[in-house]
Amino acid sequence: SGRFPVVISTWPFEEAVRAAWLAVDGGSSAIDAVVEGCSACEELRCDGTVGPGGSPDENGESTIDALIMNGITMEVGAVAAMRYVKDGIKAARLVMDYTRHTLLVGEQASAFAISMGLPGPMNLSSSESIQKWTNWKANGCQPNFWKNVMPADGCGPYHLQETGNACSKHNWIGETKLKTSHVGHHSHDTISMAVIDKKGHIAVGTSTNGASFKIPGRVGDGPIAGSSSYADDEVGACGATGDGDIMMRFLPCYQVVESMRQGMEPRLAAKDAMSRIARKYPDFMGAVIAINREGVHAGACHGWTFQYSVRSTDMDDVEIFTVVP
Ligand code: SD4
Repeated sequence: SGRFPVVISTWPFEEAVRAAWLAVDGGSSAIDAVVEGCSACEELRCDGTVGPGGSPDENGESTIDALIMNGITMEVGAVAAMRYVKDGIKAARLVMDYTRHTLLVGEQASAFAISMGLPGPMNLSSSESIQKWTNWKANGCQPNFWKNVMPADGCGPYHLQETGNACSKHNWIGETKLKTSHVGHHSHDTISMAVIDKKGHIAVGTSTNGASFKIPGRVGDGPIAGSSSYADDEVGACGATGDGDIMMRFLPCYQVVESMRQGMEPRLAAKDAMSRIARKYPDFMGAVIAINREGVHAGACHGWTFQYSVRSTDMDDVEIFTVVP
């Protein structure tokens, strides 16, 4: 194909892609379109895992990780573990546009966002997130993110245990078990979106509630440049979703963009980034989308079937692409 403008997003988040398309097709910059698209997902609470009221942590609280990156200047703005403010991508953009920083975290990220005019403080819980958390408690807090540690009686407090003790058969949660259970294929968790605008400029963004039942304070790949997303006008862009605790150890989106810079096709670059992780973590679940500056796109995944959404000038509406491992 090789045309722009074009919008590409993880998962079948059609409404988000339509919102970004409407903006970029109307002449907006790639950055503005990414904000439109990711904000739409946050407002719709895509899959109950983006925006307010998704993926509760161990305390039942929802927090937000988000990032935006400008492929012209390589500027990045991001917020991590942001509380009480629902507008993740807008907060990330405020960091990028109005500060010399890249990443703000926790309550200070919320305070910054509110001081810059975003609504808050507000409770980010929803009836769904409360229900999800209640069910998890009732299920002995399974699955969870502890390893070599076991809860005293089903749910926390968690105590350090010597590994290999007799109780490990019952309650002990090893990493392997966790990996297959915490990001179920039913929940899509994260929007990562790339846009190429009419001038050929590229931007990316990511927004997520992170991982359900995470240990409070956990930050995933979402706000990490090169992990959840990456863009460079000279090359193209990448967006990721999946088990961020594993993926952020590899910076898969940086790898995808750098591979394309060396001349690799988007499809091969995406596959290569997945297999790099899979060599060390054969059970991880994750996916990336890759797009080069000509608008040629591809997806690759590991551990689950993945879908991504595209809208370009040669389409009448958003199209969904399915990728198998
Ligand atoms: C995270 N990458 O915080 C996110 C979650 C996700 O599909 O994308 N799940 O780990």
